[in-house]
Amino acid sequence: MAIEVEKEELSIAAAELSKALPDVVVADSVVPEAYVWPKEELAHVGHDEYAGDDEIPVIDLGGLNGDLDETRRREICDRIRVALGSWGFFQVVNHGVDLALVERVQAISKKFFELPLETKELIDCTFEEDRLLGYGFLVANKDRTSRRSWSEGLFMDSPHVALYSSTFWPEDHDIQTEFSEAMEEYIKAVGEFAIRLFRLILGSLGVDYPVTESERFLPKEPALIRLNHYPPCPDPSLASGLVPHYDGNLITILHQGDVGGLQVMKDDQWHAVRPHPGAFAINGGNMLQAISNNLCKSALHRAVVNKDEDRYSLAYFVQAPNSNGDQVAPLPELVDAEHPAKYHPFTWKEYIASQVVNIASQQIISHNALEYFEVK
Ligand SMILES: O=C(O)CCC(=O)C(=O)O
Repeated sequence: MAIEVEKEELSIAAAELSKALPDVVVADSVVPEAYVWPKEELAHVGHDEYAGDDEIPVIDLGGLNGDLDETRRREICDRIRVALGSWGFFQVVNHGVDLALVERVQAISKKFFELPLETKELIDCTFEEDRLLGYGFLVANKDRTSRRSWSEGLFMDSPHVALYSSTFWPEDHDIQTEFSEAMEEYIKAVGEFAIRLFRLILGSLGVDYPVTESERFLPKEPALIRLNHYPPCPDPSLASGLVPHYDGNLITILHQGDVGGLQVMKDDQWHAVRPHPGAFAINGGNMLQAISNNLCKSALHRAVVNKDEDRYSLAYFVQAPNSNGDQVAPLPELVDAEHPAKYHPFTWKEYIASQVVNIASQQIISHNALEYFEVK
């Protein structure tokens, strides 16, 4: 299955995806028309309307960095399997990433979003090597005049961190260093955690490769992070912080701070994800759904806004498995006569191209581009 898209078309798509949001940043008492969502598409659930008895599982990874005994490891893997199979999401605590570092990154991210809009817009969103980089935000469809997201974001990978910090603070070396060091340390620490996490996910699928084998699946290029800012909104029941979407990548590791807003679709209902101090919310993206032959679900999710508080989140995206031209396909261990492959082999480039096809055909971004590769 080949979906070919020229580089130029990708750039056009990036422009479609990347409109910055001046009205949100300066909005006062009304929600501008372009941000008002049709009632039937919004299904409003408040940012802190937690279900109590039906919430995404919180898994304690304590001991993971030390000698985790086999029984404990199995327990954790079992919980991960159930969570990814039913929710596509779980939260982790005691993950081993230094919480002081997470705080530093949250603080410097806040400083970035406080910059004037013209400064933030010095780095416009573009596609570089199949990745979206820069300042802007996702829109729900090609028609940018409606259904905008009530938020702003900065997409970055490690090779761009220093360039971005010197562009945003050209005169101030201290803050440049503060930004670059915090981001680089965060990308490294969360990247190391991602390897441990991915081995647990493979273990949860009953595929226990040796370390080097399992690392073979992880992308060779740097991970992508996105800093998100959701300003308070005069009427959260009319607007959407981040449009409902599926993540295309392998795994996302999200820190949502202490203000709730992340919501996950399960059984046709939106469920608010309760912030836990220091926790990461983990979700499997479309690539994980494909290599797990649908044992892990890639769930539709969104962010909602609130009336009173700014909300900041940090999303770390482990990109595609073997995405350097190699093919993505259900793991051979998970395919047999009773469980035939649910996807044709495809490349990350083809997947990105299928997303562009979605956008070009005016499909809202919440359409799942993985469908193009299903075995019918
Ligand atoms: O801010 C959040 O809670 C959600 C962020 C998210 O889904 C994303 O960045 O893809």
